[in-house]
Order: sequence, then C-alpha cells, then structure tokens
Amino acid sequence: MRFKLPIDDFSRHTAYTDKYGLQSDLGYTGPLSFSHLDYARCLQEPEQAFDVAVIGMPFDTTTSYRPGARFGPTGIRVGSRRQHGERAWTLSWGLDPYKLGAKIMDCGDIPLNAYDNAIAIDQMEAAYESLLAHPVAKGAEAAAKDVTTALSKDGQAHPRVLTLGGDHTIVLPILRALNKVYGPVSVIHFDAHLDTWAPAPNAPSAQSRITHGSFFYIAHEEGLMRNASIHGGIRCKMSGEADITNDEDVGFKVVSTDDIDDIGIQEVIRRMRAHIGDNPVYLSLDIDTIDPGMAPATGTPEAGGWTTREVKRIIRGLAGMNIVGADIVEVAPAYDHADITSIAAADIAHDFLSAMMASEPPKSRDERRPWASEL
Ligand SMILES: [Mn+2]
Repeated sequence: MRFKLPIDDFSRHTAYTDKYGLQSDLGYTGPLSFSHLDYARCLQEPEQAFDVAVIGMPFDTTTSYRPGARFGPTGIRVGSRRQHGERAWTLSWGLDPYKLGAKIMDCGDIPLNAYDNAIAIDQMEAAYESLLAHPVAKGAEAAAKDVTTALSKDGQAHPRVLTLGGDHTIVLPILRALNKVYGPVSVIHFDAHLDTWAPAPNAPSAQSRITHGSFFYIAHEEGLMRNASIHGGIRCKMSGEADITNDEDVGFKVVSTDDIDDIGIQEVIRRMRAHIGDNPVYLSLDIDTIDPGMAPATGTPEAGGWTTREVKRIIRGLAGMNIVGADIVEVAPAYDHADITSIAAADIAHDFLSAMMASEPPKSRDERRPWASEL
C-alpha cells in the first residue's frame, strides 16, 4: 500500500534499487494524496471497498467575499504531507486511526462544473450518495457492530466520508445525500459565522438563495436536520438579536468564541454532547473558527478566534458520538503564509479521522500515565 514498489518484483531491480532499495516517498515527494493514503478515483470504481473516504469538493462560487476555496482540497493535501499512515499515533489521542481495522483512502476530487452552481451542487450530492453506497472494507462482524449499521435506515453498514472543501455551501448537498441514508441528522458546526441566515427576500433567482451563509437555512427548509444542532466559535457581526432568534428557529444553539474563556473547554464539550445525545451527528468545521493569526487563508476571516489547539481539544471530546461524516471547509490557500492554514486543516482532518475511530474521548495524558509521584 501507499505507492511502494512490490518488493518481490525482481524484474524491477536496477542499479539504484540494488544499491539503495525501493523508490519510496518522502514527506515532500510523491503523488499527492491525503496523508500519503491509497488513492483511487472511487466515483468510477463502485466496487472499491473502504470504511472512510477522503473526498475533495473544489467549489467556491457561492462565497460572499474572498474566493479561492476551490484550491482547498489540494491545499489540505499539501498540508498533510508530513503526516503518514504508518506514523500516525499521537500523545493526544493515544491511538493511530489507520491501525484500528478500518480502511481509510483518498477518493480524489469531484470534477465540479465551475460555471453552473446548480449542476455543481447536484454533482456533489450524486458523488456523496455514490460514496455512501460503496461496500465497507471491514469484515461482516465489525460491520454488524458499526455505528452506521445501527443508524442507517436500511440497517446496512455504510462508509463514512471526510470532505475537504470547498466553500461552506458544499454541506447542503452533503446533508441531502446523508438524509437518504440516515434521515435528518444533527450538526456540530464550528464557525465564526452562523451560516443560518435567511436568503435575501429580493434574491433575483432561486439559485442565488443558496450561499455559504444561507445553506443551513435551506437545509432546514428541506427538513434535512434535526432540531438539535449546535455551533462552536461564533463571533461574527450580526444585524442584531434577530439573527440569533432565526438561528434557533433553524435548530441551533450557540457556543460563542468567548464562552471558552467563561466556561472552559470541558464544559463546551459537555454542552455539545448533551445537546446532541445519541443523534446521528455530522461535524462541519469552517477553518475561520481558528484565529486568522493561525489560519489566515480563508474567505471571510474574523479576528479573535479560537486557537488551533483549542479546536483540536474540543474535537477530541466528541469521540464516541454517532458521527456519520465530517468536513473541513473554506481553506483558500492563495491567502496562506508558509502553508500554516493548510497544515492546521490537515491536522484537524487527522483529528476527525481519530474521532471517527475512537469509542470515547481519550483520557488526559496525566491520567493515562501519571508521573505526579515523580514530581
Ligand atoms: Mn462557514
């Protein structure tokens, strides 16, 4: 796996391999797949079995300010190059998401139409629906115990998908596809912005109602979400309290950026878990949750955000929930410096994969391996 030459194929031996061995990839070389994972064009290979697919949605034509998130999937893969499926154990998690019996692979990008949003949004829904219909790679025994088997309407195991966006509108076709398999889901939405705003009443066309600030409103109109979702990291400027009233009508509670100082990370996690409970839950993370000092490459940056470490700790606290899918959106690499945003996004992708694999949040390092007696 992972682009290695077959070691027993002696016909491929050369002066180089005789002397130095295989032409294996370094962190900064080789074909560009997420975290050097196996890569396939899964949309045209329906027999391809996997448990988690990484898919790119290079779409940015419903953004309100700076475009460029169509380069997000490639940017996040670049940010993942120092990650590797064979060296992925972390102190934070105490596990390696690639070594827990699940096949995780990069399924490439959806070749989205860049000129017609209606077609692109339909392409994303069709692609996601196709991925959810692939066979899972884990054995029948593990599949029977899988969270997707318990939650799906057909009682079958389904792969889960980690999507690399793309502007945030990509979540609408994702929720449409998830609805066919699971029915309405709850959402944990990390973002500086609500994204639940009603379309302008004077919108000049039906298509123009669907933007990266209104897609949750549309999803609620279509009955795709349970009336139990929650935001984390909100700090944008609003028209007033009416925006929050509307947000509640769409089905959301708010954890604001400032709440983390007032109630602490553990209480943020507790509120998220308590509000969602055992519902099937979709995790969506807009990279603008993170302070633009640590993640500047995004379409609508807002000062005063959470740190990358705070976001990662909250995600760890969500392990063991009934996670049916996740995304990282709004990475626009053209505004980046030294890949810092892409590296943060790729690291959070590793946390999402770990959260899907873990059955409960990891205990703190000190609880797992106390050294207080040595102090
Ligand atoms: Mn957003």
